[in-house]
Amino acid sequence: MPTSLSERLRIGFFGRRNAGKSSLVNAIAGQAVSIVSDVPGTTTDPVRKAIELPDLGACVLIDTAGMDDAGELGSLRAEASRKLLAEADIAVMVCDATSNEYVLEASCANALKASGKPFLTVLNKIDDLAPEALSAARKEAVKSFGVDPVEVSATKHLGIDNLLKALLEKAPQDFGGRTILGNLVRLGDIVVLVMPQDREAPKSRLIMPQAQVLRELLDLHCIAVSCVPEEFSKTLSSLCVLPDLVITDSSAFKQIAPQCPPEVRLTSFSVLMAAYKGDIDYFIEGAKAIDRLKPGSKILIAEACSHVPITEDIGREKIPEMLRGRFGDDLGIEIVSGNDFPEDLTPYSLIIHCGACVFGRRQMVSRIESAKAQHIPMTNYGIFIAHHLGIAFDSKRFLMGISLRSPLSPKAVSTIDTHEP
Ligand SMILES: Nc1nc2c(ncn2[C@@H]2O[C@H](COP(=O)(O)OP(=O)(O)OP(=O)(O)O)[C@@H](O)[C@H]2O)c(=O)[nH]1
Ligand code: SF4
Ligand SMILES: [Mg+2]
Repeated sequence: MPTSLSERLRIGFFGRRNAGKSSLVNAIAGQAVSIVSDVPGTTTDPVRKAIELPDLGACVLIDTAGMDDAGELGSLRAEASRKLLAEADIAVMVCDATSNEYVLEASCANALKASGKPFLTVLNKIDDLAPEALSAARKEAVKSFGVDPVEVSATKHLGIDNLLKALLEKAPQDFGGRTILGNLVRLGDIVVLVMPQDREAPKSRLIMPQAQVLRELLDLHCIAVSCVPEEFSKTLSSLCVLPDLVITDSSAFKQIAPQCPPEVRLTSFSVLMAAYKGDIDYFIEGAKAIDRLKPGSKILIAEACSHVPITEDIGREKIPEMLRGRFGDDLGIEIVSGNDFPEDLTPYSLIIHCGACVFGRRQMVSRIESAKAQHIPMTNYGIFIAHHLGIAFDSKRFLMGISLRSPLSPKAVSTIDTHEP
């Protein structure tokens, strides 16, 4: 199974127009991913290329439009590039060594430093400079960024190996080490997966969190039994022992919870995603803000992907219905999708986010950090639904995350050690 885009290390290339961002992406990828030309503003929309890099493994290279683009459209493109900084796990600031002036790049690097995001500065086009000019450019870069830049020539393929090494050093240590199930299951457990195949389910395939959970269970030699909610009771009675865990789609919580034997642990795919991609404690806390909503409160519902809305869509129909059912029609509900996440969150009393299966963890975390910085409660679909239905978060039956799992026996821990997050 190829690594999904959301599980790859995202490396973003940022800088001014004509700095050589696209040339550098092409040089690293060893193929023509992006169009290159000497016309400033050649790249207008972000270009993403999934690729395997030596030692770094599965990555996505993200080429962006120049951050100095001007005019009505240009400034929108520059703004879009700035927003992409949140998506990147590592930001590469590409500077044109021949320009010898890095004010814009340095202000961006300072913002990255402040946010704690790993970044690198690269001096490109070194082939175009005489040794003295290169030395002056290097000095200016060190003065502007406070760190040594990586020197490269994208067109002559100089310094690319050094750049790859520098990227490896910047890659977050725990990247790729997290699993969705964490220590919720142990080798050989029996796990029932409840997956409604209603109109929301994509035709002929499972949604990403379901496929990923299934894959993790198989890797752990677990017995994974799947059913639709209507067959849950029959599935349980067909097993000769109780399952160790039940994972349901959040939309079926109401139906599954009463049928689940008290000694069987129950959780949902969204809850697992909240622990895997988000901040489960903040989300559980955020869900409590539902009880403080009043007529007139503004709520932001955010979906990470843009899909065509369908009848009974959870984010566009079911959740707004639940909210209006409780607080009336005066609630201001705003729905955004894809990269459209407002910078100013202060008008909202609550943010309800989807499971963000298409996002990398870093991108979701940056949204949560933004909400936290503005003191706005945030939760996700699954935790919202559980709270709305009055499901106790701290009950053992509704494990709201890895931290609530009783510790594994030392034997089991040693067998699945490499699998721990
Ligand atoms: N001499 C030299 N020229 C380079 C190098 N890298 C890029 N260029 C040239 O610089 C120009 C701009 O390169 P691009 O890769 O399109 O630059 P960009 O940053 O993607 O530009 P926009 O898409 O307009 O933002 C092209 O003419 C490239 O051939 C380099 O290492 N050395
Ligand atoms: S990104 Fe969000 S809305 Fe889209 S499929 Fe994943 S969880 Fe659902
Ligand atoms: Mg370009």
